[in-house]
Amino acid sequence: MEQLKNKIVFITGASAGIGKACAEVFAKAGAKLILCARRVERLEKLTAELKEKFGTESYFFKLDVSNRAEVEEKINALPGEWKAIDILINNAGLGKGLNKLYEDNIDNWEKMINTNVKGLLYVTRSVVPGMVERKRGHVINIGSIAGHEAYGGGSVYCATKHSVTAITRSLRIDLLGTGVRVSTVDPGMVETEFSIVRFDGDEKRAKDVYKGLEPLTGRDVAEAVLFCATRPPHANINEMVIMPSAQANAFIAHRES
Ligand code: NDP
Ligand code: 8X3
Repeated sequence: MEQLKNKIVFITGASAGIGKACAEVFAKAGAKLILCARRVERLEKLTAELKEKFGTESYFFKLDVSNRAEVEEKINALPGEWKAIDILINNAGLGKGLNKLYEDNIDNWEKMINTNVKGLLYVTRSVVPGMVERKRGHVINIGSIAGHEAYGGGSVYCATKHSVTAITRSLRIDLLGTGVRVSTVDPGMVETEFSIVRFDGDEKRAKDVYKGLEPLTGRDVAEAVLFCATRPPHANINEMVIMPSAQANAFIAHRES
């Protein structure tokens, strides 16, 4: 992992799940971390843990990626030694509800679109110009199997993740020849806080999502992200779909009772 030593890796949504696991995996590989999320107290704790365990240097700050002004202001205000971001991991995101479109709460749609699509765009727009200037960089988006398939009750979540697929593909074309690579890592079921958030804190319903099968962990996904980030400069992973072995696609999973 020599190539990640002292590289600056910016992870959005680093306070839980896949983002937190990315922080751990990249810290172990010797990277320096910029971490953001809304629950800043968790970032403070994670920063201290990674310092203790790996000697990692981190810079963390509170950020709601869906707040355009805040994204622009806080990324512009990064201290000089943290400005030259090498890798951006656009991970912050959420599902809200699993309801038929015609019965759904429209506030859920606003949250998902504002975070998963607009938030990802705001952060990318703030970070990528510097990468282009420096002629190097890598944007790694966390998409989903929901960016490849569409399931009932998930119209808006699936739409946001199809958007991530489209943004990834277009941005790759926009950046061709600049030295900046673009990848997306698209997981199936990962047991994180995702389902607890989706079902508004209903832990039983969240647990049932993974009942009878072994889901992915945040670490499984983080290791896939690390693989993308450590390809030699002439190679790029465009899209990586990673699933639990017990899950064939968005609809079909093998569950032991
Ligand atoms: P978690 O709920 O465990 O983590 C989500 C992270 O996103 C948290 O750190 C949260 O931080 C952050 N976040 C949410 N909204 C915002 C916001 N407005 N501004 C900044 N940070 C925000 O879920 P996962 O780790 O599972 O989810 C990470 C990504 O992976 C998401 O994009 C999700 O769509 C995707 N994904 C998840 C799958 C799964 O099965 N779990 C499968 C496929 C994709 P905080 O609340 O502190 O702001
Ligand atoms: C989140 C997992 O299965 O709802 O992306 O698409 S799923």
